[in-house]
Amino acid sequence: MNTKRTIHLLLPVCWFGFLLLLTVNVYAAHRVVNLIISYKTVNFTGTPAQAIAVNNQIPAPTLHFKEGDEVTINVYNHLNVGTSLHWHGLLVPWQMDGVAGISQTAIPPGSVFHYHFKLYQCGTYWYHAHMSLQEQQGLYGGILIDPLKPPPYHYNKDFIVVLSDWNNASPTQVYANLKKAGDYYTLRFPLQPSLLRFIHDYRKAAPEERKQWLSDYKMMQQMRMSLYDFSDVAYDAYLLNGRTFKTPWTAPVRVGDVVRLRFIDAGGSTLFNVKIPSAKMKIVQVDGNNVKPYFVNHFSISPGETYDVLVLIAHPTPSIIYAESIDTLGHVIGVLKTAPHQIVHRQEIQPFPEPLPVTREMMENRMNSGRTHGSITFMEDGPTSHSAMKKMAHASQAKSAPISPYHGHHEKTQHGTIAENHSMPTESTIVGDSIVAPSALQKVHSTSGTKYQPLVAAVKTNDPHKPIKGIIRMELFGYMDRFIWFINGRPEYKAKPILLQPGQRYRIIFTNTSMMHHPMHIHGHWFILRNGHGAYDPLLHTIDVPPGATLVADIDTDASGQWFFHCHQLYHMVAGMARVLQYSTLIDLEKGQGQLENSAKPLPYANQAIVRVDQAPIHFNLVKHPIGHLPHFFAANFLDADEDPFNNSQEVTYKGLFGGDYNKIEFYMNEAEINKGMVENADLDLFYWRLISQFWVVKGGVNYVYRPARTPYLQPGLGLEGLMPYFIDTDARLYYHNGSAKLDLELSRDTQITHHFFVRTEIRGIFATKTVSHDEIGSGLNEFEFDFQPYYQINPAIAVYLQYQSIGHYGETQRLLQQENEPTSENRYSVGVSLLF
Ligand SMILES: [Cu+2]
Repeated sequence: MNTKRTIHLLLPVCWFGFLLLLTVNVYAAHRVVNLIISYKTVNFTGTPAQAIAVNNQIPAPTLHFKEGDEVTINVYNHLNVGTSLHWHGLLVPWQMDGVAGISQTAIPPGSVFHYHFKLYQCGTYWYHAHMSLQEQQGLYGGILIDPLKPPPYHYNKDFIVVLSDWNNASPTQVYANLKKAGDYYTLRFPLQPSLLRFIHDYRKAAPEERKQWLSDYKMMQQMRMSLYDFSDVAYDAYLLNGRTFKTPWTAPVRVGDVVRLRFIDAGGSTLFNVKIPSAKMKIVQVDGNNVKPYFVNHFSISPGETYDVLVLIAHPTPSIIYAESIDTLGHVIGVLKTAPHQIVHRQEIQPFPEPLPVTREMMENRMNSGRTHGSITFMEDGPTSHSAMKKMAHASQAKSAPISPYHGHHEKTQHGTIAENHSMPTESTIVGDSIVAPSALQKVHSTSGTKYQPLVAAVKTNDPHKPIKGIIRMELFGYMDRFIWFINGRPEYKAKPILLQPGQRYRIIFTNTSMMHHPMHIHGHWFILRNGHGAYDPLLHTIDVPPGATLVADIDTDASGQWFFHCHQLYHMVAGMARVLQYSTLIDLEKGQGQLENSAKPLPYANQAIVRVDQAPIHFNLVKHPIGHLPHFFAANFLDADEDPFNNSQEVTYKGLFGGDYNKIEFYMNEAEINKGMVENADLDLFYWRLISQFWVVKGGVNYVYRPARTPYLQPGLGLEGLMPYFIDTDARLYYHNGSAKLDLELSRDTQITHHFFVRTEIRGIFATKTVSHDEIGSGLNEFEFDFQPYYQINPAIAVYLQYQSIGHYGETQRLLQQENEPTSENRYSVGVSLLF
């Protein structure tokens, strides 16, 4: 690798005592850093919990280097599991990139790994674990690289501001909970899509806006989604430089200071809205690259991103940095104090205005991107696109302003007809990755309606006329209820690496058909975000693709090896929203062809370099089977148990699901009933369960009937379960025994009335083709049941309910029951508890 090259170069230099040695040394110091990764007990919430620290610090110590430095970072693993560290935003040799399973094997417990690379760039970056979900446990810190040339802006104080999020529960537990139910944590968010809240918003709204609210609510019901799905995880604390709002991070400043704040979002999945109410912020750098400075009152930062802002301290009062999670669940502050004992009036800070429903943001972005019915219409290159771009930039800036009128959504634009209905795809419109020839799509540069519209690079970043080798479409989507996240309809573990040729330019077109933001991060390369400034299009390592949006970014393949590419919402990443990018030269090596690459040099553009370095030995296992995150097995148990105190009867419903994302084993016992100590009704499905689409599952196997049959029996069963529009839960099962086919059909719907209070209504019918008296089955309609169940959801795992059931038996079954002197109808009142574990 290039150390050897440097040494070879330097040896003759030393012998002949050339001045060159001096010049090399001035620019290229060799820095050695030792980092020890170990467990640490923290207490951010009043409850102690285990975290992971570097040199006993959370955040990890800031690494301060200079552009051109050679860096050796010795990482000692004192954990009892493997680990690895990734240098987020740095262009390093691929085997130094620190992604376990792709660039290296995990550093075993008790072992050390020596990361070695040269810095061809400057600016604000950061580092974090890239092994399972360790980053979420505290393993992140800032990297600050001073430039060789002074920056084109002035400041006299400089602080890193690391924002992050924290849960006392381990991230693997959080992930397991999300796999039990995608909405596991939603109850903890202040914004709820409840009926009462809707009525409140509707009544409060102006007539024009009322239509919009109705349409939002209807869309939510039709599309089976939540109006306020901003975050998957409700956090216990938010941190700024490792401190909560109760004991905030502070820094000393003086009146007249110009302070540089380097914001890093190291959150596992939190997007923050940031403001400093006492000052305007001047954004000077984004993701390590200087931009044409612009002033903002607030900005939003997504996991993986960095924003550098300058703030003038104008008054001898504390300046509060306020960062709030976009779901409005919590916030954190930091304080710049002009005197040590200044009192901070945190409560005087106004929270950010409540966000609009995601459905609205999504539809607006969809309109802006010119997307219709899941297909894409692209703007033509030329003068019209610039005016369109401006219009869109304006629309995006106005997002926090009053809502655009509903009629606007039916307008025709130059991009074509806008969707007449508010439908979003319930399946991926693209299945499988492919690289297509640029041809017709070459003119596409339609990034619009994003927060990145004002970004213009401070210096030229690229030659916009470089031809495009191929277009990679990336549709971001997920099954939110099941917590599976995709690129192009497939989770990472079902996809092959995307093959790239060196020395080319590829265009990535992101479309986000999901309801959530996806900050997409590329390793080892820059995204050139195509936002209409050509040679001055900004360089980013992380691009937040908002719901409904289409974004276009180019990448120049100036590296070698293989690289991870993923959503920086960590739970989306582990759940599948990731890919591996592989260079064709690495595949050649694997086949025993070609030679190890060993060239590295800066490019004439700032912060860019060609780093084609393959270090021997290459672990060809990592090349054959590169994978960031393997699929896992999960368990979900749903148990309802109730008591009818008037009739001494108990009823139990249990469903257990065990397996991966698409294939599971299901145990299902529906409404087993004990009456005065006697089991009256009990049967159990043992089914193979197969997910076939976002909302639908087919299943089949055996059913064991214990009662009401006179002798227990086994029968084959088939089923279909899923969620229909308007949140109608559907479960249809077919059974066959003794010549009689039976259909058990259940439809139910839960309506959220207030934050914790819900109402379930349910109907169930059992039909048979033939009477089998031995099985207590009559031909025709056997049983019809209506349930009404108000319930109070205490937390994600526990609800308590009242239930009214009206059960009637009909036709042949009624006759059979009458013969046995059994009642043919029943009204049941019960109290019960629902558990999810
Ligand atoms: Cu994501």
